[in-house]
Amino acid sequence: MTKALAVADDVIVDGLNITERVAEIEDRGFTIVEDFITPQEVARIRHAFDSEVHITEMRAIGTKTGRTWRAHNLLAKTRAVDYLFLDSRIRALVEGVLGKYTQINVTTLFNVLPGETRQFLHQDDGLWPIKRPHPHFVCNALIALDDFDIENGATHIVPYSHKWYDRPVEQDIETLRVVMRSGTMLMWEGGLWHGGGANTSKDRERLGFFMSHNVAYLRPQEIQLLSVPREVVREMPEKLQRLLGYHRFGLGVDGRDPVDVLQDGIVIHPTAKLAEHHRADPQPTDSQRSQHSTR
Ligand SMILES: O=C(O)CCC(=O)C(=O)O
Repeated sequence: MTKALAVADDVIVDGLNITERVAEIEDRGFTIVEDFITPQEVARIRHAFDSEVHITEMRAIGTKTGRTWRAHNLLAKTRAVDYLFLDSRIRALVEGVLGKYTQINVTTLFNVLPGETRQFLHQDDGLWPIKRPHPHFVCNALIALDDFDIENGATHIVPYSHKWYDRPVEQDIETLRVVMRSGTMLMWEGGLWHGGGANTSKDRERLGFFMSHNVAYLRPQEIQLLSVPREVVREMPEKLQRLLGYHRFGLGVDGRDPVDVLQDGIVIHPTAKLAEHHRADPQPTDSQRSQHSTR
C-alpha cells in the first residue's frame, strides 16, 4: 500500500524522501536509490525479459561493436514492468522534477555484453531543439538488474553538468562511475552528461531497465500512441493509459476525453451537427455549452 507522509514539510512516499531526492536531482543532476526493487522483482523482470521481449537493436548509440542488446518499446512486448511506471515513488520523483504534466518517453531494456566499448557522453534531452537553459523536460531512470561495477561498464556521469548551459558535452572530462547493486535505481535530469561504460569483463553481462519520462506537452521520443497497440492499452489501468499519451490536453478528441475515445473509437463528438442545423438554431445547446466549458 502506498503511504505518502509529510514530515517537517518533506514529502515521503513509501519510505522514500521525495523532497530530498528531487532537491538532489535539481542540485547535482542525479540521485541513486538503493534497493529500489527487491531481488524477487529483479528475478521476475529478468525472466520476462528473457522469455517475452524481442530485441531489435544490437548496438548502443556511439559504439560499433554490436555488443549491446537493446530492446525498445517494452510496453508493447511485456506486462512485466507496467507496475514500475505506476510506482508511487517513481511518479512522485518524476513529477517533482518535471511538474504535473508527465508522460512516458522511452522504455528500453539494454544488456551490455563483454567486449562492449565505452559509449560517448551525451545528454538525453538533446534531441529536442530547445535552447538551454530551459525548464527540466526529461527525467530518466535506470534500474540495475545485474550489479553494475567498473569492470562490466558501470554508467559514467558528470555531476552538475546539467547546469553547464553554455558548454557542449566534453568527452575527455573526468566522470563518476555509478557502481550499483542489482535492484538499485539511478535517476537523472535529462541534461546530465552521461554514457555507458566499456564492459571489460570476461563473461559478465550488464542488464539494465531504462525508463524515460518527458513533459506531456512535448512529443515523446518513442511515439507511444502508435507504439503500443490500442487493444493492449485498453486493458491497462487508466493511469498508465494517461501516461502513454491518452491524457486530456487542450481540445482532446473533438472535445472528448482521449481515454473515452480509446475505449469506443468515436472521434466525432456525438453532439456535432452539420452547419444547416446550427443555422436553423444558432443558440448553443446545453451539451455544447458544457463541451466548451471543459476545454
Ligand atoms: O549503459 C548505460 O549505463 C547508459 C546507457 C545510455 O545512456 C544510453 O544508451 O543512452
